[in-house]
Amino acid sequence: MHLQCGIHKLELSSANNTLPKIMGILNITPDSFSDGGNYYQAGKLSLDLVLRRAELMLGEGADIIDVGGESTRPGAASVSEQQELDRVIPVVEALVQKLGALVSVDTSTAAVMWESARRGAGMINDVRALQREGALEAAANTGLPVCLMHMQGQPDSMQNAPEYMDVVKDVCEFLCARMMACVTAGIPKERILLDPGFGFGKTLAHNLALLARLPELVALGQPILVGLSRKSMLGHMLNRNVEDRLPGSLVLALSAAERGAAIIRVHDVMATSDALRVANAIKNYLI
Ligand code: 8Y4
Repeated sequence: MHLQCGIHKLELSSANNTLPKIMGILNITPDSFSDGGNYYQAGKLSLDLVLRRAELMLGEGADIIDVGGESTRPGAASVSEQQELDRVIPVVEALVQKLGALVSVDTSTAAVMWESARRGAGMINDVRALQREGALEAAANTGLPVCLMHMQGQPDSMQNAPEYMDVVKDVCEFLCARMMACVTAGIPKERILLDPGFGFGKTLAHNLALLARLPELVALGQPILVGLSRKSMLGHMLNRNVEDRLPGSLVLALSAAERGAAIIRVHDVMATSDALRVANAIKNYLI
């Protein structure tokens, strides 16, 4: 199975033999502390620093660079549409023009989707699954693949006692409903990826259930994207600070890959790429 991402063609692991693709995280919010860099100098976003980080990740094996200008961390400052545009668009343009990168834009804002696509972005990654005003229509008009992610509640309150009947079933039902909304809006299934949204309105037990039972999401028939890197589920399991979660993150990435994830969103590209390649060598030995 392949995804047409603007000018880039992304070959995804279907009947196996191909490695999951790696999406490298490029968080360009000023309050970012956890993705290997803060790209601000004297309060201004430095395109040079951003490009250097993206180039490093591409050299380490990233297939996609995920650019985000809005923080979903509880308590994070909200950004206006104009702020988000000012932050994200120059970065998308630079990554496309200077590095020829396949850029995914982490946004829920219709105008950011549209302007990013105009500048050559290849994918839309929306943690709100195109539920904001105008987002479905904007995403449809770009012609780009979209990743629909599940979140229970809103970023500010989502971790206050999240509840489900059956978390895996509930997440599957939500994602199916959003997929149907997309199809109705003119986004064909061939352009849709699904993501259970690890950490977004979920307890540790919910996150573990979603990972252990990832094959149930894979069975929906769409490529599955997962973001597990350095997340608080590791803090809960290991009692480690965010900078000490790489070993745990690698096990989560590998586990998701074994269960059929097609794209893995990570901070640590080289380490994840090595882990996936070693696992793949073992898997292919017996075939
Ligand atoms: C340390 C570093 C601890 C980062 C937590 C975090 C996902 C996503 C995010 C995801 C998709 C994050 C934008 C949260 N997570 N997009 N975005 N899937 N598709 N937290 O899981 O990385 S931001």
